[in-house]
Amino acid sequence: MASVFFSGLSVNNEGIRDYWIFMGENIKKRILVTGGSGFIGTNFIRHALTVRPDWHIVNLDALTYAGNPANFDALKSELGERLHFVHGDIRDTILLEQLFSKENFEYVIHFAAESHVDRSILGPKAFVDTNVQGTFCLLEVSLKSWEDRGRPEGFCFLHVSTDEVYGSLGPQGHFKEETPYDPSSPYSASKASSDHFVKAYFHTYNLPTIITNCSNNYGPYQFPEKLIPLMILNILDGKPLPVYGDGKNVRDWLYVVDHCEAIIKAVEGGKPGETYNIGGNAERQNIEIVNLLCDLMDNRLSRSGNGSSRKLIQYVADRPGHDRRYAIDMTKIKMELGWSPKHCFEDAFEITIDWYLKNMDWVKSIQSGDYRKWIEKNYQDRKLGTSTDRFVGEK
Ligand code: NAD
Ligand code: TDX
Repeated sequence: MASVFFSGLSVNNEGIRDYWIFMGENIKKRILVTGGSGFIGTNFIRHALTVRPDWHIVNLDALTYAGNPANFDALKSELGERLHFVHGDIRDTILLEQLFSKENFEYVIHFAAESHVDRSILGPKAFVDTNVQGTFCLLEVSLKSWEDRGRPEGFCFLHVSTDEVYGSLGPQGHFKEETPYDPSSPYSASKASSDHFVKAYFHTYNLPTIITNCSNNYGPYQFPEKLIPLMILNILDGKPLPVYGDGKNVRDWLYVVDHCEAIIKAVEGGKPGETYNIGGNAERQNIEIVNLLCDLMDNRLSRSGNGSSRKLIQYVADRPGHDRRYAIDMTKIKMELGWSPKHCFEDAFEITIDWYLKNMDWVKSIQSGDYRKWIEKNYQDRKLGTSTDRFVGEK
């Protein structure tokens, strides 16, 4: 007869939902994903539960403006017991301790963060709170749980970080894992700080950690404050397309599903204490991205000539401290873990556009009053070059 067991936890603190876990014998690995209701976390959970039928995931997410629990609504009946949502903050150590003691997680995959550079310029405190303090709390509780369990082999704390910690490149060169840290924005400074804490917990306490530093992701479920979804939706609405500075800043675009596969490779096969850089092999200037979006959208919307979307492009005041170029050397992850991106940029870019056009209900559900306020705050004064005024009333 199939062995079945239950584990239950009822957390009644304000804002934290009760939940109950039922697990069958086919579930072998218990994984804590933080920030699983955001862009990459959503894609990761959907992908991982498809390719790893023995994974059971607890998604801990505070549901900030960037988190959307409805991302899993359509999968609820299909996933059943394999995905559980906990509404909570990574800084809530009591909640973390309760979760760890009930679940004995084998992997912690840490996505939760404040992730938008422009927001970090206008309100940096939240970035220190979540990215630095939050990562610290998660490390502390992970370490305690790992030690209490007798330091089991196979445990891994995977910290999802960014290529922005390395700073800005000139026209040549690529970021390697050994490239010295040189963050420019409050966002990248907070991610760099969290990376250092993760490294320190490996070196000082031997906690098995892995850091992945990836380039700009694109794909479904990205919050439309970031370049690609923002531009798609502005083109659709015939609104101006704000290109910062001269539009020649370069990013290396990584399709989110390729990133998710790299994370699975790293958590399952990576060496504790190591860092792996993850890139998309698709360096493009911002203006190239915007022009391509205009052309592909024009095909879909039957726009041409004077009505072409390129006419919506407006060069606006630059982002302060704007890094010029990012590019990833991904030799290490390719050679050691056998990963390289499977999707070609042109195909994945079109898949992405079509996803937004087919999921307008999702788009509308997140274009709330707060979203409109953000757009106003970030863009209203850009032409006058005063967009660095900080949020009034920031804590
Ligand atoms: P996102 O902003 O879309 O999602 C972040 C998620 O974290 C949201 O669901 C939010 O509710 C949650 N969250 C925020 N603060 C929290 C807290 N205190 N406690 C619990 N949950 C909290 O971010 P994303 O684009 O999905 O990025 C995920 C991770 O990947 C981040 O760590 C980011 O730094 C990193 N990263 C992103 C990119 C990219 O291109 N998007 C590139 C490199 C690295
Ligand atoms: O309106 C815009 N106009 C514009 O020209 C916006 C929103 C952006 N840009 C430029 C700035 C960047 O050079 O486009 C480029 C991409 O901008 P974002 O989408 O804001 O991404 P970026 O700042 O590069 O950071 C992203 O990749 C690295 C993620 O937001 C980070 O979380 C990740 O670490």
